[in-house]
Amino acid sequence: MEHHDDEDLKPTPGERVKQVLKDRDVRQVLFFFVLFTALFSILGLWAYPRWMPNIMSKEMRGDESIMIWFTVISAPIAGIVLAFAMESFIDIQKGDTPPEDGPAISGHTSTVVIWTALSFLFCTVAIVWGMTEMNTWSQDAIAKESSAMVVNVTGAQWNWSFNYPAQGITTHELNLPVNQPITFNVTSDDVNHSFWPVELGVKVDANRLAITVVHVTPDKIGPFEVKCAELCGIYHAYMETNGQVETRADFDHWVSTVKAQGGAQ
Ligand SMILES: [Cu+2]
Repeated sequence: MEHHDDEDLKPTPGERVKQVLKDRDVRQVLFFFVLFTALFSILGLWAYPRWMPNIMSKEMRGDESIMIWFTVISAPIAGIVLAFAMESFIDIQKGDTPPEDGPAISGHTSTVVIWTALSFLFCTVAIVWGMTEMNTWSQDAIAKESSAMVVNVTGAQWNWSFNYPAQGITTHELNLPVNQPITFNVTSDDVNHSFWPVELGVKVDANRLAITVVHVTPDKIGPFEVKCAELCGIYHAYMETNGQVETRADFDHWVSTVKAQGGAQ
């Protein structure tokens, strides 16, 4: 009687886990959790790098790694939500009625602590990552400011125009020399637009009576797309033009061609 009081008869945590795992529903939820977590991780790590547009700047490389790692970090969260959804769906198909609600756990200290700590961790990772990235970009822009080439970008319903003050030309196509730091001064003639040279990995609002500035250094030769990323009227979807990153010699040649065609200011 002295040796076997109630304390001794309580199941150990290991035994309780085994007991819970005997439940078929629990095992199915776990299976779907692992499955969906793996699928979303594969989506981030394997599929994104293949589906993403061409990477033509350090900024675009940064965008890509943020998308990949945020997908991987959120994969277990999507995994658990979808696992319960899938399990409920299967049970409903089988005609099961839901079990009785378990006891409320609003006052369960360890659950509250784990939940708060995990949320804190996720938010901290996102904030620190974002701040570090933003800080790196501005430091980079300051360092390159004196050597940057200026392009004044104007959005209007429904086209883009690019003014190169040093070259004295204004065009509707955006050619840029490779490895040349660029400063875009962006504005609009009418409604709000958003300047988005996709493969360069930057995007900034184009607002009337205001100039927004964005910096980028294209580091790969090739064509890229320029789009408007702000719904700006009936032809918004067609507000796009061609961009080209090219060697300095090709760029100089392009500038003289534009001048010869009367594209000069
Ligand atoms: Cu627009």
